Amino acid sequence: MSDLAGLTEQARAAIGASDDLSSLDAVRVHWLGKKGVLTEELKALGKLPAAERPAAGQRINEVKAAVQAAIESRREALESAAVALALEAGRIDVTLPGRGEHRGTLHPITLARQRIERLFRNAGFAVETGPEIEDDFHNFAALNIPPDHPARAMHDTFYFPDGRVLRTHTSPVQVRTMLSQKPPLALIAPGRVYRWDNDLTHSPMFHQVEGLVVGEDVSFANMKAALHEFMQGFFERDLALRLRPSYFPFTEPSAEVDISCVFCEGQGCRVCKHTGWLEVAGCGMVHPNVFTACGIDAERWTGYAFGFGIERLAMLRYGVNDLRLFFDNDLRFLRQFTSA
Ligand code: 2U9
Repeated sequence: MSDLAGLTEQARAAIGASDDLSSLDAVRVHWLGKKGVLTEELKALGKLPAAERPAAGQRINEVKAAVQAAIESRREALESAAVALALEAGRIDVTLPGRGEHRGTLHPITLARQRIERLFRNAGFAVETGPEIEDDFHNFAALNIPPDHPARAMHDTFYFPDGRVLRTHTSPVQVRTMLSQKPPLALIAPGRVYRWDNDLTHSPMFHQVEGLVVGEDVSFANMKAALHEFMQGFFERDLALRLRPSYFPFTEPSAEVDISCVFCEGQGCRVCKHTGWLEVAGCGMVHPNVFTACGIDAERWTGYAFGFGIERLAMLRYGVNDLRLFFDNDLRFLRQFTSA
């Protein structure tokens, strides 16, 4: 029989020298495997005299158990060292500043719309919205635009096969509000509108804000004052405002709204084409036919309405000289807008 104490020492030395799990496994196979050193010792028991076998067998098994335990504890040590190493390698300093942290900004049209909504809310107007796909009644008929009316061609409408339309203005929102609420009313309707139009100053989709005020003594003068207040608030300066006669099917009388040029203060420049004035909106007194179509007594109630394009107002306030910049989504342009 071999020197078991010596073998134990050799096994312990080999286990201690294993510095990873695969070399440790090789050591295990060498000592405890099917043809391992200690397995062979057990096989050799038969060659001993019968009287010595039990004691020798017990001794070998003790050594086997000790080697097994040493391997197990070495395995645990190597495994936890590997985990500690992985943890150290993957360590994250949560106090470091983030990389590539880009704060987005709201689109300039959104900023302008929010600014417009705030000014009107402060003046007591509600903000109403409605569907962008409309039927003929809400987009045209109720607004005193019958089927053969030339204003339908003027609006360059996008039609669906079933006769519905992409709304050409936000006016259907006011129609819906009058049908569902009782006067007095004061509201604005901001939103997307669509017209078959695409050139330097027109986009097939743009944003409008329309307003409607209905009451028992609402006057043309009230309308002019409200628009003047709004324009001064929007541009944050004293401005002159004038009305020029115009025509819309849904208002009578109707007017175009001009403000004194915000670039030259009325002196005359390229932007105002040397007139000193900028056309910024349309307006008028609600046509009695519109009240009637919307279930409101046109003998008792009067009202004014107005409409303007958000893109146009945003271009003037922010000094943007090309409408298309709003739709190109060039971040070099969009990032410049951090507040309204
Ligand atoms: C109802 C009754 C009346 C809305 C109005 C205008 C005048 C107007 C244009 C300005 C430039 C639209 O963006 S634009 O192309 N709008 O001139 N809009 S009065 O009148 C209404 C609306 C709804 C029930």
